[in-house]
Amino acid sequence: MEKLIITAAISGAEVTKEMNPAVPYTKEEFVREAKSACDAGASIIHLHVRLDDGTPTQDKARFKEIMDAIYTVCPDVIIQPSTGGAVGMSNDERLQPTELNPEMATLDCGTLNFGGDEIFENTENTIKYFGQRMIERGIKPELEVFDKSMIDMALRLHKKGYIKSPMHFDFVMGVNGGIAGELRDFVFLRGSIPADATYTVAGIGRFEFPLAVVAIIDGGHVRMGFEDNVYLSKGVLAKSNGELVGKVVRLAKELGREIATPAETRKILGIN
Ligand code: KMH
Ligand code: ZN
Repeated sequence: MEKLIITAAISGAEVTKEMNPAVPYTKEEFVREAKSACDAGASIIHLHVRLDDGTPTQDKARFKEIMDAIYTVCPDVIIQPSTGGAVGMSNDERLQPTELNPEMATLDCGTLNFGGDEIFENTENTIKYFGQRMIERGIKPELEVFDKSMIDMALRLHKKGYIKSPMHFDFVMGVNGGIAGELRDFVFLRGSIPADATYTVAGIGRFEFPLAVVAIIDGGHVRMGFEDNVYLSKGVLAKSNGELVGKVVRLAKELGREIATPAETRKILGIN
């Protein structure tokens, strides 16, 4: 079986220090959290950035500042900026980090309710626009799918030339408005992607570790981190993203799966 790629989603746009004091806002805090995740075994950092007061931003200069700082402590890591940003941001605002030509970036494949009155909007034309941008700049998209219909959209846009093969999916499961995170939901998504595709699974909240185990056994990959879950176990806050990654590494070792380095991750995903 291929080695396990662990992505650390260290910050997100919605999670706050009120939920876990270790959520990073400042550059120094981003460096601390990224280093803890890399040291524990993460080969990809999925990155949203914040202003020092915690406000989410897609500002290109802020991304550059924080990415450069992360590379000083994790020189080989793959940084995967978010192009989802935060609910309500415009398309061009969200696309700013692609101007830095990162190796990867997320590409969200549909619109969904995002709790309360929030709607995370990704129309078909938005997805085409983002897909085209990533092809032009040689950026490997991580296709974020929050429901089965988003896989179907990705496959349609692949046929039309907006997304290249081999596709790499991220099953984000358990968002309030998206697919739940039960085993039957995973089996449905897993069975809906092409044979040459790879996937990672991001279980939200209590779904994080059970779905990680399923992906480890199945030969998939795992996303972990404060964006998705702030608890190490029921009622116990994680002290760092590294603690969450460390738990996945232990589970993988118990189940006989080795962990991919950043170089091995590039090979598995076809990034060069
Ligand atoms: N913050 C969410 C609205 C992504 O990173 O591409 C969107 C999100 C997806 O987190
Ligand atoms: Zn994200």
